[in-house]
Amino acid sequence: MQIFGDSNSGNCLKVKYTCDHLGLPYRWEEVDVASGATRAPSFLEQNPQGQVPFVVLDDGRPLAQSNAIIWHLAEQSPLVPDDGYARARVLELLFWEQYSHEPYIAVCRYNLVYQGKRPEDREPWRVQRGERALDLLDAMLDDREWLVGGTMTVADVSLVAYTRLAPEGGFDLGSRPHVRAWIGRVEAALGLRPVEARA
Ligand SMILES: N[C@@H](CCC(=O)N[C@@H](CS)C(=O)NCC(=O)O)C(=O)O
Repeated sequence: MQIFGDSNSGNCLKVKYTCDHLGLPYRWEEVDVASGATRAPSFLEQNPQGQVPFVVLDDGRPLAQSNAIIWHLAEQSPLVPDDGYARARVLELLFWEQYSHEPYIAVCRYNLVYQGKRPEDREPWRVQRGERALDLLDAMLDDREWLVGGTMTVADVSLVAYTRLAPEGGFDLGSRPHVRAWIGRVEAALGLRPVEARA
């Protein structure tokens, strides 16, 4: 399988985390979003959506959209539950991540890290929705170790990708103890270095 991804993107890292955890072999093709590589005709020919992550499976079939990709790759593994209701709960969180979490947390991180903006220059409405998403996540995790059921699922993998990077977007996790503990659990399960410990 080929994974087209930008190593700085949480959406792309979700796919890497899933493959590494499940021991799925892949070739990582670095696509530098900042340099406009997703707009290159050769890339658009493969993925008209013009975004990463994007994968080409071993049999040549393409697949885009991070959460669709990790769902497909993790089917038949413990990362995707068997029970119908539990599967729907995981999907609920994957949709929530893309509509109510990532657009706020990831974009604020982009503003600070890649556009060099100051925290006070972030869009207030976006910051407010990001804060709300983190509060909601903290409440979801106050009596449980994993988001759905008793083990890690792709909902945890998907949501941890940008949540662990939220401080880079100017969000404080200090007041969200359940989120912090959960990040530690998911990082340990995925074999990731704690984000605070990175150089
Ligand atoms: N909903 C998409 C979002 C993907 C996305 O926003 N990718 C960004 C990098 S994080 C990208 O490729 N941006 C380039 C562009 O839109 O031109 C997913 O979950 O895969």
